[in-house]
Amino acid sequence: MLRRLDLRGAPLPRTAALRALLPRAEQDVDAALHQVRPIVDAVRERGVEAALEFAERFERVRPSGVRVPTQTCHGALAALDPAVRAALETSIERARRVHADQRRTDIVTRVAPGGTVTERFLPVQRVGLYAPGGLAVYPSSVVMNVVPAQAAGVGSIVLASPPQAEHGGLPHPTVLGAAALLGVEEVWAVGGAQAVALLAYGGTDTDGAELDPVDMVTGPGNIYVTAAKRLLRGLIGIDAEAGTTEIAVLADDTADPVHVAADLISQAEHDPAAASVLVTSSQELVEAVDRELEQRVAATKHGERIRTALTGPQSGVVLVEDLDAGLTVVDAYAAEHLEIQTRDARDVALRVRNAGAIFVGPYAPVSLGDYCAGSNHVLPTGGCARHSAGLSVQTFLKGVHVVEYTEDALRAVADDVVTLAGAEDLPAHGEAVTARFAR
Ligand code: HSO
Ligand code: ZN
Repeated sequence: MLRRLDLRGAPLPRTAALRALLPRAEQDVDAALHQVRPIVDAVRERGVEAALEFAERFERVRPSGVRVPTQTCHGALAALDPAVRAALETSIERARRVHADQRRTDIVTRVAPGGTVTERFLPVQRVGLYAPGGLAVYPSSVVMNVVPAQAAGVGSIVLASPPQAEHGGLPHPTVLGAAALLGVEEVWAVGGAQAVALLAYGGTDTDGAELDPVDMVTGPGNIYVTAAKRLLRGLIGIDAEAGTTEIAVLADDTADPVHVAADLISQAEHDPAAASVLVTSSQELVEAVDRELEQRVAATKHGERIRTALTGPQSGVVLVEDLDAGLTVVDAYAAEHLEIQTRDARDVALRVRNAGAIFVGPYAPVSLGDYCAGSNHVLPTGGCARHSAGLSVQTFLKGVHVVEYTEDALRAVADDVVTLAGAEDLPAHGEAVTARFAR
């Protein structure tokens, strides 16, 4: 089922060339920019009125207002299936434990006698978290966005999610229930590019209530949401761009083909454009996984969508000479999720440099991480794991340097400041120091 790329028998190409060979989906965000710009402009100029017009056009429903009443969220929580509620509680509890450990304390560095620099970590004040609707209704993503923001100490959180015609112009009830469970009191029924724009610019709701702009927007969304984030970045902070889900599995002949096949299928279930990549030196494993995929895809609920994803150009098997070559390949690929299904999996995992999250050994499937591992599932896709990390407490913190020098400490370094100011032909910079000692 998976197409094969055989890189055995010759030295691997250098990183950029190797990356170009590997299967990968192209998401052309630039192409969406020209569609999104007028939406962003309209919301900047006409606020809620424009956002509701776009809801009518794209979501085929016009909510009476943007703000979802708090009682509606509490009602949705009360109506939640008790098993779903209990599982969400497990997910939240584990994620809270992991993210609480990511909190940072001030770092004080004594640079010289009487001179200190303290780095204080201050939370972003107001954050908008986007939860997509439509095909993808992910209360788990509400958890993964809200938990790190709350752990960072973000004082004001607003959750935005598209209004749904079949739910009377409200966001999906499980999204509302999850928000209530997490203690998020402010929820807006607005989706797509217009949601990002309204979060960034703020507005006045239909009942006259002010919708305050946010400082930052995070959370996954479709290509229009991503394009809007790209347009508004600068006015607001954003997280890494989230494209379609990816899984790479680095496996050797000890891997269980059932595990490998089931895990490749699990992420392919998200989207016909999702990417599933197996990297291995074992031809026998490839044959066994392929057989297993055929059986499982035929038997699972979303087989059609999964088959499209697995047979697409973004998915495939990469056959490599040995484990070292496999590691080179997975580093070049920089998967959102990387599973290590090899002997000594822990040691192998320690050698990986580029991945959004790494799942080690036979009992850490990606779907554990999607829901209940405690790790975050908002992760860099499309190779962004080469330079970016997934969502964490750090995403919502700003390190601020606080500089404190005594008179003697400043005097001791004054000549160096004056010299550097002179070298840059900025003598007034130096004079700001000498003025303090002239009298
Ligand atoms: N695997 C997705 C997250 C998710 N899975 C949500 C199920 N629900 C992207 O990391
Ligand atoms: Zn998933």
